[in-house]
Amino acid sequence: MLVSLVNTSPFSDQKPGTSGLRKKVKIFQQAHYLENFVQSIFNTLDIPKGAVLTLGGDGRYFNTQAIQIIIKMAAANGFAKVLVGQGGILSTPAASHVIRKYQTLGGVILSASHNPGGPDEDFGIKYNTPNGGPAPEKITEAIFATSKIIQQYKLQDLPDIDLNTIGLVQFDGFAVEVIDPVRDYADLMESMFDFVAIRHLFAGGFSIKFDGMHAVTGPYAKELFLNRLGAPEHSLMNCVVSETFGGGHPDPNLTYAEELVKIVYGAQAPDFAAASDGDGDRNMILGKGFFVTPSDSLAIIAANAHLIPAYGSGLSGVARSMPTSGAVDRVATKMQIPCFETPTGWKFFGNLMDANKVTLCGEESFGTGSNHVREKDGLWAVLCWLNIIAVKKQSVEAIVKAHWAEYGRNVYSRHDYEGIPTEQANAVMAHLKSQFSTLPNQVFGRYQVAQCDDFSYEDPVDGSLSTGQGIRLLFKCGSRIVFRLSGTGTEGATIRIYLEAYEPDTEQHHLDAQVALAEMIKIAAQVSLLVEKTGRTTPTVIT
Ligand code: G16
Repeated sequence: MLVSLVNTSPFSDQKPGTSGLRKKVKIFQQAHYLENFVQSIFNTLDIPKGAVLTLGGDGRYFNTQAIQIIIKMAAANGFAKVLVGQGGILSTPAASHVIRKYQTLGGVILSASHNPGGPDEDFGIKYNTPNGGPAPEKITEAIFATSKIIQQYKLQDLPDIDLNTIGLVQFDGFAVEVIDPVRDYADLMESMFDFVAIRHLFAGGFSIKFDGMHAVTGPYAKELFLNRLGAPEHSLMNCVVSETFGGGHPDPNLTYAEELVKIVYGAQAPDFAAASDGDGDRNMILGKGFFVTPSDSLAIIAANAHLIPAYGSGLSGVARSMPTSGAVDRVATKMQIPCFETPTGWKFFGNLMDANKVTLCGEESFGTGSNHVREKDGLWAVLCWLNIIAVKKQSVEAIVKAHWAEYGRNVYSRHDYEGIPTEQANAVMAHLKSQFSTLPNQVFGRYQVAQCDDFSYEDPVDGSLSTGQGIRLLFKCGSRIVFRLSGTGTEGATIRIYLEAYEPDTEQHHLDAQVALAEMIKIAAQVSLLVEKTGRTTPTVIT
């Protein structure tokens, strides 16, 4: 079959961010844009004879068109086979599992995660390595460098594949297998959790509400919660995949999962509620009128992991991203296991998991996961909670409050300022950096600054160094404020301010985080001059 070499010119803006390349759909639709980036990925790989590629996405607008192009390019670049999810669907954790289970030469995942979808919204693409995890920086840097010089790409003359029919389509020296996107993943979950205990929990009338946010987890949630665990159908909402995510913003937080949050704080509140994002790797956990911060969720899963069959023999260690609260550190100390602090981005956990240094890891950005795959995993986190509740027979709120009583509470909140003009956002960060030497020892009310710096990380496995990972204002009492620019936005810049204060006194644990952190919020404004430099007086999202 004919392999065309299409001559083109390089694109200089194809720098992968925290989680791959994310741009507006219209940018990806420009002539040769998608092809340039995919060819840059393939050019950085050594593709041996017989190599298989995993391919799938979160079902957003442009997903299937991109898949048809990538299949033709994979054929022309020497792959023997592509495994693609039916309908072009694979959640990010399910793709990671497929890569690992079938030992493919990594995978291409099409998603802009929690960003909205549609003709005027976002699209994204990333390459995951054969361990199932996001490509580390040295690979994304090599892809970026290639994308700036590439002159041509290869495309094989093949017909479009019927992505809706499961089965093998064979060509001369190349094949495409359309696979059930759900089955392997659901089997993995069933092998890890106590499904009998969770089934009993549901049969006893324990009610749940899972919000798929019109995104990729819908079919996975149906199989797990309805078919395998026997929950009633009304336990699911927004579980039909839509190209535009129903016009919503599939980001499971208190702002964007507003419909679910209303239910949870209303008269008909279920015992447990959860939501997942566009590509199924993020999660939000809620109880009756109660929100669990992702940082607390990680700590509580770690403290109770022994109740889950997959972790019955203990944890080798835990890890969290730098801006995530230190709640899990306290659990690790008590369990006498190592706790690693990494930069933001799931890719930093991969090395630690491959070297068996950590079993569980998580981030404040609604990501929690373990070494069962190499991505964060929304439904896995939901199953962790259900398994823990099924054994402990306590409400979500009771479990969280008992945890705080035992370990103290790391009161935590994140304030996001979205869509800020890039120069203004850079000015805020520059102003903060200019105070690295003057802030230490300054006193703000009851808080005295101990240290102010830009976080850097040396990977304990391969020694690689990552710098400029977020500005930390560390106080002598252990409280912290962190300032970071988001690496996943597609419009202007997003400044994230992470606030954390440790509260050992149980009498204070009932306080709303915004109230408990009021003084820290003022200090953040004072040292950053955010209002003065951006004109913004309130955050876009508070979690
Ligand atoms: C991605 C990464 C996460 C990271 C998040 C940070 O999440 O996979 O590991 O925590 O970005 O986002 P930001 O840079 O905007 O703070 P996702 O779910 O978008 O793939």
